[in-house]
Amino acid sequence: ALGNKSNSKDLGEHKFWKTQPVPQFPTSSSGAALEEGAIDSYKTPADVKQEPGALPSGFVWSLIDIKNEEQCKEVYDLLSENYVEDDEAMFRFKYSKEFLLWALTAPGYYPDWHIGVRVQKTGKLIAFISGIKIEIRVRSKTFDSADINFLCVHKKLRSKRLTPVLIKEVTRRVNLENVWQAIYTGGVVIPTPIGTCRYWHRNLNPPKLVDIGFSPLPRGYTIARLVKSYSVPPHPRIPGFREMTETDVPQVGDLLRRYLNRFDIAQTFGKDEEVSHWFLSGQGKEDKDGKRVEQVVWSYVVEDPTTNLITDFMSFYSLPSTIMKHPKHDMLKAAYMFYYASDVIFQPGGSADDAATHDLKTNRKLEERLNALSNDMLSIAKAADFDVLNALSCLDNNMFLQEQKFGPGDGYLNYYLYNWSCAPIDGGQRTTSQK
Ligand code: NHW
Repeated sequence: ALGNKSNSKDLGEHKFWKTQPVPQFPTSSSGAALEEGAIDSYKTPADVKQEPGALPSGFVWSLIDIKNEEQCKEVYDLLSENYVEDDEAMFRFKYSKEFLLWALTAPGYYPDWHIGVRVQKTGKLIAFISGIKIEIRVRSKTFDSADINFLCVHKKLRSKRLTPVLIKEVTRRVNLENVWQAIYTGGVVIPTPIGTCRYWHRNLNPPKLVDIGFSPLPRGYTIARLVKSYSVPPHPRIPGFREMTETDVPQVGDLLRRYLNRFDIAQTFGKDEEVSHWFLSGQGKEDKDGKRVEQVVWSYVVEDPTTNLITDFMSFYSLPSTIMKHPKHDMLKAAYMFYYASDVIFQPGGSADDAATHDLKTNRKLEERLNALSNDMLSIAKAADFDVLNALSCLDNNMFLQEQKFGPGDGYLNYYLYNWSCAPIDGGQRTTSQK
């Protein structure tokens, strides 16, 4: 499974990371409660260098206009050949051009946080790093942050310390916009994760997943038996379950914000415009020439048939992987569970209940609801021909992963904050092994 299973503490020297405003490991777990907040001293954009840092000779900086089709294709090609692979080099993420456009043009994005490096002579794009601005809340503090992603250096130019140059350049451009924090994730362990999630995988196409070596054929199983055990209902079953539309945005936004408030860290999705972007703009309409655009995000709501109010919302996105060396299959159609929310937790409990009983009942209701919703999403994903639905152990996912027959993967995802010290956050990965 993608996501790099190497989750052991890397005790390398970290020549670069030890110079950065990030907590260094081992983090102090001694006594006094950690003061959460900025690590660096206070600065303003006037303190920031006006010129980009120096690249090795023969290379030049090149801002990427991701809305330009050719430039978007160049990033797409770089990532298709050089982006994240699993440890066994069987699969490599293959983000679509539509995905890149969606992920990099969210409301409030800065075009000059999309940074490329080219070979001076040929113009060939050989490295990329990007940021967008999002607002996040960490426990009780809310602030603007860069969300850094798609860091990639061409395979032929690895281990030449280009990465620190890219990171320093994106930091500079972020700081010039008066933003001083960043959030990012990675399969690698560097100083210092705030939390770690585990990847889980729900098999939707057993013959193919066994054939390509993504899943084993469990002992005592035939393919036919496996197909049966992973079959899903042909259609969603919750009354009022339907595709989300633009008119749902205010209600979904309100529901999602209230829902996410329960977690230690979350994007705030403060504006409806953001809700519309993240859950609808990738919904695969026709472009101006009538061509169908590849669908990136799939969002569904439950509209209560009696009140016409939106009670629930759930989404996933499409992120295929290249299958690197298989005679028959070259593409794994993977969907990834994205955001969701449900109002069952906000409904008043019976007046006779004490607080603990109320919490217990609420949890049980939520568990039931999330299972019904995710089961409907499995029907949608299967009907759309996805081979697998992946999910992390974050949010309330542990309430439905096992019941919906997701299996724990060998990949982990570490979460990082730049210039923000923060007590550890439980990523739900449950350190003990479980079946
Ligand atoms: S994670 C995906 C990262 N991309 C890939 O894995 C693609 C395939 N791999 C590659 O392209 C999502 C290369 O292997 C890369 C490393 C480019 C990864 N994060 O150039 P050198 C993201 O995009 C450190 C952070 O020789 P290389 C998030 C490494 O620890 N640091 O390595 C990105 C070492 O430093 P150290 C990473 O193998 C977040 C140094 O790079 C890293 O040729 C970025 C070695 O450099 C990683 N994934 O190329 C941080 N991988 O101190 C944003 C390696 O240990 C921070 N390194 O010696 C915030 C900035 C904004 C702040 C704003 C206030």
